[in-house]
Amino acid sequence: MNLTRKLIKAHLVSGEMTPGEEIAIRIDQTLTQDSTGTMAYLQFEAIGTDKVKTERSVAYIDHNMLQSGQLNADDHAYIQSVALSHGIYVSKPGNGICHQVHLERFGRPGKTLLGSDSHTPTGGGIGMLAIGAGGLDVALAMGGAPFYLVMPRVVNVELRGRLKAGVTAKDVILKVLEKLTTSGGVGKVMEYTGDGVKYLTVPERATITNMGAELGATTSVFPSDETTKAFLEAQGRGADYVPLSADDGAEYDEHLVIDLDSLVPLAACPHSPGNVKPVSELAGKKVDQICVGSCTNSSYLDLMKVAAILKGKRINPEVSFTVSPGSRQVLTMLAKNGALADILGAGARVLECACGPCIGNGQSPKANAVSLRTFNRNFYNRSGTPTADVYLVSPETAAVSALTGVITDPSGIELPDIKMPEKFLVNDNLILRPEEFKDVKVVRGENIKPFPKTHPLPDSLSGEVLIKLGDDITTDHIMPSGAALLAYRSNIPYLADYCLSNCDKEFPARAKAKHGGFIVAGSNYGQGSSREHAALAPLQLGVKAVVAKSFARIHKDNLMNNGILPLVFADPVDYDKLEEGDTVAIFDAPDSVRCRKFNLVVENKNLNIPLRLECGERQIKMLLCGGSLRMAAGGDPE
Ligand code: MIC
Ligand code: SF4
Repeated sequence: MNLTRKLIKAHLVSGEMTPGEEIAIRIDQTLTQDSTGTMAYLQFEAIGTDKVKTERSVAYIDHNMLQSGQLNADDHAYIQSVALSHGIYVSKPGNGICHQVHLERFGRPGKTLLGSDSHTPTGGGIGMLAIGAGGLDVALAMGGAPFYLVMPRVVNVELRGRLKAGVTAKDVILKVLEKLTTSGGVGKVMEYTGDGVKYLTVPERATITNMGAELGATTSVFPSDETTKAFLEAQGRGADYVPLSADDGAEYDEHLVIDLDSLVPLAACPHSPGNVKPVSELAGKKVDQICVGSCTNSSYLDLMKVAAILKGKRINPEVSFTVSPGSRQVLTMLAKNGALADILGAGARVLECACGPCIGNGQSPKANAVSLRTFNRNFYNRSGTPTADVYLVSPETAAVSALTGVITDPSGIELPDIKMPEKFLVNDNLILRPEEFKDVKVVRGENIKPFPKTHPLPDSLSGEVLIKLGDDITTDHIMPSGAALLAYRSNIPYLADYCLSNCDKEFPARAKAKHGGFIVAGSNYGQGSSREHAALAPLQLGVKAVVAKSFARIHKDNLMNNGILPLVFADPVDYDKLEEGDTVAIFDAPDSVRCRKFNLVVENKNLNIPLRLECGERQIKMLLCGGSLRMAAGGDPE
């Protein structure tokens, strides 16, 4: 058996482990972060569970850090109080990015982790089955419910050989993205094996599993081995180690070989993590901004390499260079060993240990800028500057380019031998343990508005095609983030006014004027984030169904959880027949849901378009009763 199937089998609650079938698994740990957390905890409160039912649940505050006005601080206070009063640990602002801190302090090989953030698979770097989901699914898991998912196909990604100098874990995952594209992982788990695994440290493995999210994969996983053991021991958590790997001769559904020795430094070009080119082809392009950080590349090891490259040198005066350490542990260790002084000495701007520029929360580059980032996403306008070109690269490429001021290939670079520490500096005083807090009163700021209500599915749905979109529409298109909007993550009516504004500024007003309607899209609709807001904002605007060529996993679940139908064209060529402004209707909607087949009547064109609903029996019930919360509350499916 392969490792993925072993992990699933050990947690299986219901269903057959046949790829494509719906299964349910027990969840051992959950994580939330603040930008999806407020909604998740409102939903958790609505479920009415007194104390969390998982082995460990942690609420991180790492995304909405800018306290410009009271809104974010109010949300932080809500999250802290609601978490502590329900037996959930809190990682306070300043402690670091959820995925980095979870790996350091809480993750355990062999356990399942469900997180309200799409990069939760970072935990696969230590052999966890770690999956990103919408806040509602995480809320339900905190209440003890299993997590439902489609049994994935398992891809064996065999790593052969060893990386050359200047080539990194980031280049490994960029290579996988180049081969498979941003939808190539949908319905799959990427399981890494091969002789190359032993040369990769835990942070390197975590870079790879983290960015597996960009493949659309359910998750990615590495074995838990001596390297994992040494990492956990260095974190003072040796007792959490268990060895885990695939059996010899294990079977897989697919096989991909990556020759580490033949890899070269790579970059993802604007505006997709799948638009990969060798750095050598981009070399010489003038750079305006470079940002090191994010949950992909902000570990101790990453920043030590950056410090070694910058030591004693001057960052090109034309470049704005920022560093956001992944955690306070990382920052403290760099401060103690002098590497921070090397980074500062070269002219870097050191930001707080948080997501920061990765979610467009500050450091938007100037107009038409070229920005090199060690992050995982370069979706259109995610940086907050629509005209900027963002390239995703490794910390090594970022640091050498910072010195030259142009994109520079770090191949062959000689670095001092930077070892994983034998002991990490452990200081958990920004982690609040619920047992230490009695009688906590939940503080609800004025910005927290109720989430939109869903209703049982009506007999028929009708309205206009409100917008027609192309392929690969990201959640950053559907529900933009950034400093200006993040503070409103608990205020859906406010956010709804920006829904799809990255595609068409008039969309929210049009949707309101028409009292809702339909969205038509191409393939891979909703790739990217787990933000439920990308379903809740359309719900608020009265969107009844999204008709697309295909969907990304988490977003599709979010739509169904909130009672919006995600329908696919039975024949993708029918996409061409629909236009904005068409008047469409679905009659016998409940029966159509039950048989998963729909007829979209295009009234103004006298056309019928066959559509399909790809989902399991449980989701059928959920859609009939109007979403996941209504079903959890015992809503009558009929
Ligand atoms: C992201 O990287 O897009 C985010 C911001 O972390 C999101 C969560 C969110 O939108 O709050 C994610 O990855 O799920
Ligand atoms: Fe934060 Fe960026 Fe990671 Fe999302 S991808 S969790 S915004 S650092």
